[in-house]
Amino acid sequence: MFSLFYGLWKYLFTKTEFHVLILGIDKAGKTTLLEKLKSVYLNMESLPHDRIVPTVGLNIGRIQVSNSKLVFWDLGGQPGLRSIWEKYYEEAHAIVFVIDASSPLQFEDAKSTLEKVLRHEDLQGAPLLILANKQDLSEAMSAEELARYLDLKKLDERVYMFEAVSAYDGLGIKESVEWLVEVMERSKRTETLRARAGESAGSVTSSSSEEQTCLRTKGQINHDLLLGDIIPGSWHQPRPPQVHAQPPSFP
Ligand SMILES: Nc1nc2c(ncn2[C@@H]2O[C@H](COP(=O)(O)OP(=O)(O)OP(=O)(O)O)[C@@H](O)[C@H]2O)c(=O)[nH]1
Ligand SMILES: [Mg+2]
Repeated sequence: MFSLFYGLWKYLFTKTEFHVLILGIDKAGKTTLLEKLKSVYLNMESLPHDRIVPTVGLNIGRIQVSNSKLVFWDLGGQPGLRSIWEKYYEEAHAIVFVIDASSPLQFEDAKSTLEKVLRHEDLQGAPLLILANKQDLSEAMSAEELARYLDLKKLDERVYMFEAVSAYDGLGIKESVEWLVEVMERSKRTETLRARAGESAGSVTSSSSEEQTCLRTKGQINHDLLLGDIIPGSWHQPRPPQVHAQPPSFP
């Protein structure tokens, strides 16, 4: 009986925390996007664009959407920094891959980088949101054109979506987050990560989820070295739940 009530209590009062990796090659607009997410969901002023510098470590942003907490990990995309990404794969519930849609010369690099990310076994089954960023620029390619160009038909059984966004004016940001929440809540990968977290709960003693992440990610990341630019967030009041018009199919 106790476990029944405990289960109900947990269901009603425990918020799920999802870890979302923001990846993409350098200058795609990842950190600007993170700033926009915080300004939209936390009612915070974004950093002025000219104060956002290339990321060398990791930026963290937290938002709350209905009953879910989202923790975004924004990593530097310069070629020499991309090898760090995989330290975070195991703990990620979903991937956001940002592409500068106004810069065709970078598409090949973005495509091969994305393909490499998707081949990594630690990201198996992670839902993928590909953002065609910088739509405020007239030369930006639409999400459909970008999808055709990337030709990611070989996306196996992965749940994915392309969305046209602008980290400057906020176009497509809410739709993207709503989609992410919906797919993460229902994905098998979330079940797997939950089960794993349950199993290792006894062995992890740190209190913050970032510390736990540090303890449990492969390769024992030294966060003193990586946390170059932590952007602290705070929770805001939940919004009413919103349902995506077309629920995706799940493997
Ligand atoms: N016009 C326009 N410019 C953008 C947008 N998003 C980002 N930028 C610009 O693109 C450049 C790179 O933005 P960042 O957010 O630093 O890119 P990043 O992907 O975080 O880069 P790294 O940290 O080096 O990986 C900056 O000059 C931004 O102001 C957008 O939606 N529209
Ligand atoms: Mg950055």
